[in-house]
Amino acid sequence: MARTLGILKPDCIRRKLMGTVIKRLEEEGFTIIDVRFTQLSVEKAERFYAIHKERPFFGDLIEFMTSGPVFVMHLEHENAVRHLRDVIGATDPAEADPGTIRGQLAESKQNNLVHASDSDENANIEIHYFFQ
Ligand code: FUP
Repeated sequence: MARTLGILKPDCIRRKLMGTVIKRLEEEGFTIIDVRFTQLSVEKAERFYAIHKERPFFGDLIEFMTSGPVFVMHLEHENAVRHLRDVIGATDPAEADPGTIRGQLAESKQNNLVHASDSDENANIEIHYFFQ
């Protein structure tokens, strides 16, 4: 079994979609290993998204990710990284498959409800970033 990291972003909590998204993840076969409900500091969000720091949307992204609590999930499934990326869909909900979480529910490229690690290497880094 492989592991990955998922984050329900502040829009997901504000829109009361946590239950809907978690139910979908459970239906897709994910096992929840650990969770943390937390507020990201600007510093923690900037380190998490450091790869994007030169991008024009970085400031807005950090403001958004620190605008309210997030729900961080350590998840397990066969091919967990690939499976979670497939279930959440493309970054931009307009481009996401309509059957995916973002395709069904997300509002915009920024307010796209869920983060998912994009490689096994990053999953490992991100899991250790939030869980001991
Ligand atoms: P993803 O892996 O699908 O979450 O997407 P990226 O790693 O490319 O981007 C990380 C986050 O930056 C996205 F979830 C939302 C934000 N973003 C924007 O706000 N605008 C963009 O044009 C691209 C990404």
